[in-house]
Amino acid sequence: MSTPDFDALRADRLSAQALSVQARLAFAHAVRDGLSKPGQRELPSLYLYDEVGTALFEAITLLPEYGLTRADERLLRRHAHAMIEHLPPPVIVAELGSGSGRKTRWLLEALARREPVVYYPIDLSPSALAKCEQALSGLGTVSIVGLEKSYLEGLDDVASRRRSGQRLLVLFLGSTIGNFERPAAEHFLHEIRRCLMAGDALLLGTDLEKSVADLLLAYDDPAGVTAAFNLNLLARINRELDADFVLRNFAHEVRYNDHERRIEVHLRSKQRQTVTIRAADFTCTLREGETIWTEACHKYRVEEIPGMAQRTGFVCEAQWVDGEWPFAENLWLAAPPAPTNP
Ligand code: AVI
Repeated sequence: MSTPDFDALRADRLSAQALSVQARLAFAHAVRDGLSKPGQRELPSLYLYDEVGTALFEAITLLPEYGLTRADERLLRRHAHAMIEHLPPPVIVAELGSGSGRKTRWLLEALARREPVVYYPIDLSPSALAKCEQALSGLGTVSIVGLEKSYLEGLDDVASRRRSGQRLLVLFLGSTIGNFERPAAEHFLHEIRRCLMAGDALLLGTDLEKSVADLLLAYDDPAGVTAAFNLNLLARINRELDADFVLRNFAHEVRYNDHERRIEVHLRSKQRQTVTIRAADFTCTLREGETIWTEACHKYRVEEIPGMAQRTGFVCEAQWVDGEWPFAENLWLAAPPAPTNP
């Protein structure tokens, strides 16, 4: 048995500690900035996903009222072979967010029948990566290389590891793009394009417009799972930033913004109350009825997607739309860069 490298282990532990101090500071700043916004207070939706929030989100995906994840998976299960036919081998796969592995399995299986595949799930959470690796471990000729990084850093890393001739397929599933403001979404898609070479591909999942009644039920389910997911953000701030939010003094509230074509998720203060967040050195008083905006979930029209592709350096090669829950899987190919004028 070889001797462990204690110096390396110590250095790893120290850098992990430094990272968590940095991450806590960034969290404290984001909370302070969001809660001091004039007009509408906000909290960034990114922070909904700690261990508890991730488990609650997994429960949301099983709710009968929330059809989004099932539609995404149905499309991948039914059309994985048609999707990969657009991508000549050899293909390597990177996924932004490691998810549960449930949906990705269909694509990886289809590819693995054709060629050995390397799959890079990219996620900041080591436990999410571990779960994904475990869920997909049975896939024979698929090598899984988890990258504990932000999406774009991870993608840059994958791009630098690719061998000549390999085509990169990037997966951005589950309509996570819908949680970005529309201009920020296009900016992010453009950043993805900058990590790719012409002919690489992006498979983008987008939730589509549907009846307002269905959308309100999907984000305000009668069992209260989405309410718990939303309220957990305050509980997380209490746990990690030494704050004193009283959760029962807040109510989950969901609105549909017709003009922006999005669900907006809020936490409504049921009474006038003062909250202190010690790690952010911040106190604020909320009025009765005032809300904190925690999440935006944009909905798309299938015909607007090719334009988004074009504006961000891609060509929309194909689309698949679910018949039960309006949702589209969009396969984009990275377009050659526009020629520059001499
Ligand atoms: C992760 N994301 C695509 C979900 C959505 O539908 O926008 C997050 C969610 N929030 C409440 N329910 C689901």
